[in-house]
Amino acid sequence: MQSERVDRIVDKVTQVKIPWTNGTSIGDSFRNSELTLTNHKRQQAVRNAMQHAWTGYKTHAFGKDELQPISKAANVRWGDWAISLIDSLDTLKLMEMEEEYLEAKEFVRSMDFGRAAPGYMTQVFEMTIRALGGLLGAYELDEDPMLLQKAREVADVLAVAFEGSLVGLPMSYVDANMKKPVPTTRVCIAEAGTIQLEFKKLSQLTGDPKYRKIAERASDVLETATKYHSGLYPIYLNTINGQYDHSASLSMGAGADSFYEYQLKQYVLHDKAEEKYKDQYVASVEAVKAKLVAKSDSGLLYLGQWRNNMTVFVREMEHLACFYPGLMALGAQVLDRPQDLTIAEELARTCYLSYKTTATGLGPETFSFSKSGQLSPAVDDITDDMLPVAAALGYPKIFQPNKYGITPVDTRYILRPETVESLFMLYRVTDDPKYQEWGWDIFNAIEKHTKAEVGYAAYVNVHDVNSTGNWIDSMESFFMAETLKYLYLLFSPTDLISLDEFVLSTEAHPFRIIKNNETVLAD
Ligand code: DMJ
Repeated sequence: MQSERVDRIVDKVTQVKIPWTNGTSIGDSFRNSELTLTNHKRQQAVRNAMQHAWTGYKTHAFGKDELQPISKAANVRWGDWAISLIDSLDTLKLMEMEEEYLEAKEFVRSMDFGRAAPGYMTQVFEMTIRALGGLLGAYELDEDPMLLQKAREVADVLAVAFEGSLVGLPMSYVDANMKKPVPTTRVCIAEAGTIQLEFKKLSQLTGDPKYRKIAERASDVLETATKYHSGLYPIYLNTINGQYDHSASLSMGAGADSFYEYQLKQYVLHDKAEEKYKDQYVASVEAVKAKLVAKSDSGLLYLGQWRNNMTVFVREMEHLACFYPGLMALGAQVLDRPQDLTIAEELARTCYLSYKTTATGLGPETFSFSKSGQLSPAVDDITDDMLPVAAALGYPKIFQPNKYGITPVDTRYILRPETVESLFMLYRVTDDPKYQEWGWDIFNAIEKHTKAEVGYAAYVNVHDVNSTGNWIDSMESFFMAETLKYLYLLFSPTDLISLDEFVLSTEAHPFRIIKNNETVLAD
């Protein structure tokens, strides 16, 4: 009798829903308790890493752009906009580092974005994704109107970039002190096509449509300019006539990456209301699968690039392009395209193997897929004559393919997030715990080789385990904004930044999906 009562009580208690979840009950929670415990420990290990990175920044560089972890100094290479601090705000908030968050926020309150370090030219793309995105991401979690006001100040400085072009493309730089664009004739697609999430979110939050209109105009130029290969866009455009430079490469790496990312994410941001962005994404993912995805001799899928009007295919993948499997996974889920998921999983495996097969477990900045016996660069038209030349130049062993046929070309690891970003997205989409295991491997390599006395340091040669001899005096803001955030979320319950409620910007800032599109898009 007694035990029946106890059973009934236990039964009732286990059905109680945990309030901050999407309906997880205490019972579910216990059933997953072993997994939860491991994940919780891992999540805390990542939080400790954030503590270490932030303490280094706070002690030696607070309010400056970046910590230099080896010299224990600060730099202002982004024009003295406290960029590591702003980029980290929402990571601090998510990791419940409240004291640090409030201290950082107070610093933001004192900032004047109407000025930059004298003579410094503000980079529009980077400041959009790091500064504007960082302030908006923090605002989404905190709703402090000061953050929105500051975001608007930043956007008003950056919007000047569009005054330099009659066709609606941005200049790459602005003079923040003079409020003038720096004229340039060329802009890359990532620069013109990665303001959209930030500017549209700002319009929604402020009710002022002008930011969205600027962003849409740039998107329209990118789409209507003549292209020779449907779904693939040369990386450069002319800012005077708004046309592509058709000799520029077609790639998913530097200069292109986040443009493709924002095709899909604009569609998600406005809760699937704008069909044209879906169509653009579908055309590009089909073209990427047909023209950029290649298979190495060892059977690995990778993303190469085309050069010289699509006459030379370079069998080289940039670490930057490792975000793409995650994007494909998101697209597979949002657009119900299971056919993309298999390829996304294969590409993510290649990115993971680019880490796993180095001596340190860190991933190189670029890696190629050579034919056996061939040295990098892995261009199809390389001849065997080059082999003795390369040997004579003393190419070290590291430039030879490993057993998977992966050859590191640029051996640095600069604390980039893209591979763990894809692992996070794939985990959320597939629920397959192997992505957590892979992320844990990468996190351990980061801890072992890049953790300095103060902060974390970029690394020269992923094949050399002599850590201290390989440190570069640099900790980019994206390490705290993205790499550690994605790792933390990888081990968190899936309702923390649920993908049903948020879309993550290219710098991993969480923007709430805009559900009331009718009013927002009407202006
Ligand atoms: C980040 O600043 C962004 O993810 C950007 O889109 C490209 N990559 C860097 C970090 O590697």
